[in-house]
Amino acid sequence: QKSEKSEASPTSAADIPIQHTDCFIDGQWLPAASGKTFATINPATEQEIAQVAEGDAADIDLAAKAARRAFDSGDWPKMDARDRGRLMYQLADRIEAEIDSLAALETLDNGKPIRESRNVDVPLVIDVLRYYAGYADKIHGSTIPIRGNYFCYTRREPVGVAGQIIPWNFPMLMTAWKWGPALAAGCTIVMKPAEQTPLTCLRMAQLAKEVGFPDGVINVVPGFGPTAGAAVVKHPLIDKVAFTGEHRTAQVITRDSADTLKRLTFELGGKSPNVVYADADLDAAAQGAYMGLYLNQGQCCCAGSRLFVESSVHEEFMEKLTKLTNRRKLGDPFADDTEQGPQVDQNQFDKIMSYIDKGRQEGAECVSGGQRFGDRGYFVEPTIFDSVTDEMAIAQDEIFGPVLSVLKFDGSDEIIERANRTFYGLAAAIWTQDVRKAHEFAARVRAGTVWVNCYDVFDAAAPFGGFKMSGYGRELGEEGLKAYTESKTVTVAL
Ligand code: TXE
Repeated sequence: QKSEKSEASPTSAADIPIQHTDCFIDGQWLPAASGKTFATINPATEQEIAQVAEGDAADIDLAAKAARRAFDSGDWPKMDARDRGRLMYQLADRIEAEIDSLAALETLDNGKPIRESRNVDVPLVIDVLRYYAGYADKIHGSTIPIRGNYFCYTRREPVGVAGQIIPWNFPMLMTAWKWGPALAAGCTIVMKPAEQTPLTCLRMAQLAKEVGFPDGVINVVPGFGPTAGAAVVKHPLIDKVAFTGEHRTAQVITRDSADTLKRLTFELGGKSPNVVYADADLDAAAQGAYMGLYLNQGQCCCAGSRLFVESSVHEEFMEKLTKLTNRRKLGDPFADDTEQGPQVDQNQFDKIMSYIDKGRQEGAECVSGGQRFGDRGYFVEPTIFDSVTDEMAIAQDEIFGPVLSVLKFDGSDEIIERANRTFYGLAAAIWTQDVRKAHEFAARVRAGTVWVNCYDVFDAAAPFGGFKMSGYGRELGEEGLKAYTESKTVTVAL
């Protein structure tokens, strides 16, 4: 029995109804063909939330056939582009109308604080869907003057059926980043959400059905990577795979997709340098370093996990940073004042704790945190390692948790080379009042996004993606849309 209040705005895990746990295929809710299910866990309590259908190759096959039919029949790609856009706006409106319950479901399944899912994640989801809805009727080729008596033009056509495999750190937002450009371009979708966090993606599929998306346009099959995920990657009826996750998984996907030569876009991990010069506004930089690492429990691909501080202000800066960090409020993610929730699962918790041990063994100095928080749920104290050097594992590997490595530097010549000393290249930031330093850094750092005197500023219109092992292709903006299109050249003899 739920109270009035809990229906309007759930305040604890117990208040949240779980409506969808099956596969969503061709507009229908279906159990996995195998009949198997798996548990999705509340990371704050370590208790099971629900059993979810464990899709595998058989379910992906059904989903791929449905998506193929919806594509080839023209139900989606040939729908008037403005009507396609309108359905996308309607989906965004429905999500906005259910913002409280979606945010609560996200917090339940992922553990992120309710104030973030309510005020950051879901609003960004709505924004991305609206941004791409507006693009649906603005996708076009060009006319090209060629030699001879010909009329030559290009058409931008949808790539076809898009396989989309997403992680658990921003379950709804990653769904929107994938659905937005695919739907606007006229692609149909087979999505495999992360096994840790399938619930909001399934709910979004139901909302899409309710606003009138034709059957087969959006299909969602929950399940595990090596079974359901690999089946998406290998399926001959799927034209493209868009993946966000670990670079090692992307390597497996590259190999598995070789036989069908799928178009691939990858958004992978990072070890992003965040550089603070002595001439920076140190309060703003401390705030940026703090937020740039601890946001989302440190589970951000672009986390500023290598913090370089110019030696002359190191002491002053560390005082500001540790003060902020030690005040951080951990606890029940449903409490309005909680700033940090649990890590997503036992695996991630174990990985982070092992890096904290490694940091100590390697001789870095733990100046904040460094322990598990509480004795229930996957909570890790916000942790700062000082006196870190470039070669240490905690300066090289993506920890994907609330663990910050602080390194000192002296002057511009060395810092750009050291910032680039990583096989990742997702993001970088610089804090300085000197425009020359800022622009030189922006030009020379090998990263897909550079923030100057800010961190984690995202916009649906601004492309995002990686250099080097952080992936290829871009999401968001016009570039994100193009990744879901093929260019066709038409030449007419006159
Ligand atoms: O990633 P995986 P995991 C990094 C981060 C984290 C580490 C491991 O460092 O600690 O990766 O996380 C699906 N074929 N990032 O294990 O395995 C899987 O089911 C097809 C950074 O969660 O890459 C899930 O849906 N799919 C990152 C998705 O891939 C497969 C976000 C991501 O899981 C598959 C997440 C396979 N063979 C983790 N194997 C970022 N860039 O933000 C797994 N999957």
